[in-house]
Amino acid sequence: MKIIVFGGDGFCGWPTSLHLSSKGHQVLIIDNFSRRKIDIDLGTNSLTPIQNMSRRLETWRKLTGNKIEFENIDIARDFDKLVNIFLKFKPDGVVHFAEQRAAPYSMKNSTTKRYTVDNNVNATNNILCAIVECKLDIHLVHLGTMGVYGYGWMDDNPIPEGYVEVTIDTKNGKLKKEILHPVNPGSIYHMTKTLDQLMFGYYAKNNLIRVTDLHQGVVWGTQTAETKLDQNLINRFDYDGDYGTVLNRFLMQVAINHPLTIYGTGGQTRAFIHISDTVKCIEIAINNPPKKGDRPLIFNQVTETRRVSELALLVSKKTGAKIEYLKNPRKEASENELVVENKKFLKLGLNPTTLSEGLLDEVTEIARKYVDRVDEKTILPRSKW
Ligand code: NAD
Ligand code: USQ
Repeated sequence: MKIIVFGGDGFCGWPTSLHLSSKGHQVLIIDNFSRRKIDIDLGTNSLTPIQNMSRRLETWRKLTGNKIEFENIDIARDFDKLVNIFLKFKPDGVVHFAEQRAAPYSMKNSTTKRYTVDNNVNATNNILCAIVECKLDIHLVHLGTMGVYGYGWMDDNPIPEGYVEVTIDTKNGKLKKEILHPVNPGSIYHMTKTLDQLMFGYYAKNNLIRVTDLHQGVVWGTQTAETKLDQNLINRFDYDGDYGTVLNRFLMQVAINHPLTIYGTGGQTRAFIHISDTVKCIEIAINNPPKKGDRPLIFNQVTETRRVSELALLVSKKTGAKIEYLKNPRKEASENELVVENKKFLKLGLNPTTLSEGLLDEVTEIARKYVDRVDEKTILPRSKW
């Protein structure tokens, strides 16, 4: 298939592009390097030394003979260029990772709030609108988030995959309907993902666009089978207080003898997935599109749920790391249960990679290898809401 990966320079997009290319798909990456620019603004950097796009692609071509194309376009602004690329490349599918994805960054100040909304909402709308404009039957696979649901609201009932059945009392008796699961975003970033969902519903209904929305949990790990092949293919590893996600931060903290930073009580339960499963899920989603005219197909892209304190204990028991409880910089429930349904991916063949000592070792080894690149000033949370 011909596939465009929007945001293909990022943490999930780069290994996905390599994975799809390794499976014989013709891949075109589109990215505007905004993420690399934000690192410069924040005075931080990927823990791993990621190479520039030319070197990445040249290394992949030399290793595998596969050519991945690249275009530097801001998809939130350059609508005409986007349409022209669709008309020229004629993709069968597009994978949309190209959004500002850090909740803390989105909550820093009104500039970052507005940037996150402008960028994410326009990027999604432009892709949908360009699909309509070019009159091609392109399947859109989008990376959404578990945070659209708000991490559980029905005790230990599993969060379903996108839609809930409701019964409404009407004057003619009870009416049963399936509706989009109610949204409950905890940050401006998460809010943009709830707006994305509305746009998907609209374009699927009015323009018969085929959309798959993947509600992904927190991604951990760094390398995949393909990024391990050469040092020049190494994936991004964010560790700073804005972009670093919890488990990878803990593993980096082990490497530099920093106490593990639990925010609040650590009673927050979140869903997790390893990066090597992310790339497999995308492949499965591409191979199993909804039909034209279907409502958006929603998968919960998670393999397990864990409490933050449980993760810290696991890492501490294994490594002897100390734990530090910080005042929670975020407005979020101090404790929650979270049970998530993920039957759809399992049924389609996903064999989950769950947290294991071996995998933790692998990430800690990467963190140890690049320990000199850590800037300790960026570790503590700098965004509070
Ligand atoms: P990332 O920031 O590493 O990658 C996003 C990429 O998109 C970057 O390379 C950035 O330069 C590019 N981009 C952003 N706006 C763009 C624009 N307007 N035009 C062109 N390129 C643009 O993020 P990631 O961790 O790879 O996440 C990818 C997607 O997956 C995001 O949409 C995120 O919401 C979702 N997601 C990520 C996680 C996670 O834990 N990392 C979990 C759930 C969902
Ligand atoms: N946390 C700590 N200590 C830390 C960092 C985080 O206790 O050092 C806590 C946070 O308070 C939060 C939880 O860990 O309760 C998860 O935080 P996170 O930064 O790992 O993840 P989050 O902000 O939820 O965002 C990440 C990605 C985002 C994606 C989301 C999936 O950055 O793109 O959408 O995970 S989910 O959380 O399932 O909505």
